[in-house]
Amino acid sequence: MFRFCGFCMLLKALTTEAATGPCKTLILTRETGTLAYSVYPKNVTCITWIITVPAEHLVKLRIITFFYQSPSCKNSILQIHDGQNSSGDAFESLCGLGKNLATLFSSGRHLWVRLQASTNDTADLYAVFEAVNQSAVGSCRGPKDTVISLTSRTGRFFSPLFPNHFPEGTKCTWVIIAPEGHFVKLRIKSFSLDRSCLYSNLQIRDGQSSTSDSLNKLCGEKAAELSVFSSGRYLRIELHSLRIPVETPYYAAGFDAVYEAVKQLPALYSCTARTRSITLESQTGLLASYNYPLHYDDEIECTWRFDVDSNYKIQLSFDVFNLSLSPECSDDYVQVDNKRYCGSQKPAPITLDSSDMRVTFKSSGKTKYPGFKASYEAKRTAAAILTIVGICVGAALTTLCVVTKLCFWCCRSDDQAQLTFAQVTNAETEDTRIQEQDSTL
Ligand SMILES: *[C@@H]1O[C@H](CO)[C@@H](O)[C@H](O)[C@H]1NC(C)=O
Ligand SMILES: *[C@@H]1O[C@H](CO)[C@@H](O)[C@H](O)[C@H]1NC(C)=O
Ligand SMILES: *[C@@H]1O[C@H](CO)[C@@H](O)[C@H](O)[C@H]1NC(C)=O
Ligand SMILES: *[C@@H]1O[C@H](CO)[C@@H](O)[C@H](O)[C@H]1NC(C)=O
Ligand SMILES: CC(=O)N[C@H]1CO[C@H](CO)[C@@H](O)[C@@H]1O
Repeated sequence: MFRFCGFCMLLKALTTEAATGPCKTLILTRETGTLAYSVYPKNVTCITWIITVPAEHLVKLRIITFFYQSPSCKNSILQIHDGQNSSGDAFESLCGLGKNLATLFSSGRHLWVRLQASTNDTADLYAVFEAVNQSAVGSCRGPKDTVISLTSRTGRFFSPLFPNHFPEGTKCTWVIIAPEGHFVKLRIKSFSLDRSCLYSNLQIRDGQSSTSDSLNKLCGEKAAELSVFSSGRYLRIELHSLRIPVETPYYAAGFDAVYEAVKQLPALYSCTARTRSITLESQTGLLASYNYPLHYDDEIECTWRFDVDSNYKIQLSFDVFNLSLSPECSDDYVQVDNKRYCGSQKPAPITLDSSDMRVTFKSSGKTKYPGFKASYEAKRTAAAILTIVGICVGAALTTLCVVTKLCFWCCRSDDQAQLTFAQVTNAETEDTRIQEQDSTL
């Protein structure tokens, strides 16, 4: 099919070198170039390219066409190694149709490519390479699915070429390792994979192995995902993407993330990415800003609602309060009863009516501050207390009446009992007398 198309004829015209030796080697030291080659039956069938790009750059190789006509891939193959010779790590070998579209990055300045075909087979290759700044590619490069360990206390990682399209088929794993006794805090600042969720996703695991618990599996296009914490020293992030047929390409800007090792995890009573809308049901308790006692940083809104009876008021007092200060508290604020609080001045205790039992915390994502911690207590309102007093008084009176009645009844019963006893006693006495009389007779 490919063999006879016009494009292939063009490629053949473009073919730069015909291998004539056992394996011809071409050294390429340009910043961009083409690897084009056609092998006909019985032509000499091996060529090697060694690409070297300037310092601090990597080789980006894009294989546009690779066609190889053979029922098996036994003898003919496109081999790509990460380095100046075949002892560098190997990329997946390409063979046959269907795998003919791929982009890959070397991990260093060199890439070694060899096309080999057995004498009776036909092969076509058309590929382009360019030098790319290694800091634009990031850590996800080299032979596929390598595990990248990140051990510094803070850092950044991203999909290759972010925010430009990363190559379909990119697979990378990052394992963040925090120092002993620390936890990993991950913030995904930007996230956009293929819209359909069919071809790519980002898996976040609470541990270092591929079987550690999944914390999240992100796909599609989203606004930035908020902070994620490991429960131990390790956090594993896996980028999966499929190399798909050329008819259905997808565009994916990828993701950009930062991480840091933290000494503690957010307190249970703080607002977190997973708990942004909190209902407080107990009579007393605590509430705190995003990820407290860690400093808040993301753009987020947290709300607390007090689910208590309308007979209660909420007394809210701030134990810690330090937010950024902005005009009219437009950046970061705590809102209670339609009033905004910000800055580092601790607000006086606030009493909330049942009609507006809601506290909001909002951060703009522009600043990093400690936030707030507050305690609350649900107290009965005066009206509720009066009602209760009324009920108590009522209850007390009722009890009194019941007690009085019971006593009265008890006393009466005692009188009757005595009477009966007296009657019985008298009767017995009379009988006895009669008997006595009989016996005397
Ligand atoms: C292959 O290249 C590496 C450097 O990338 C070099 O150290 C090694 O000696 C080379 N091996 C051969 C067989 O040339
Ligand atoms: C190439 O084809 C010829 C004739 O069909 C056959 O004799 C020969 O063994 C083949 N060579 C290889 C390497 O398959
Ligand atoms: C690579 O990119 C970084 C960041 O954009 C820049 O600071 C650096 O100068 C670039 N390096 C080269 C060699 O162009
Ligand atoms: C509030 O937090 C900021 C940022 O961490 C800090 O610089 C400042 O000293 C704190 N202010 C008070 C009053 O604690
Ligand atoms: C590039 C090259 O030399 N190709 C030759 C391969 O062999 C056929 C005949 O078998 C020639 O026609 C090609 O020119």
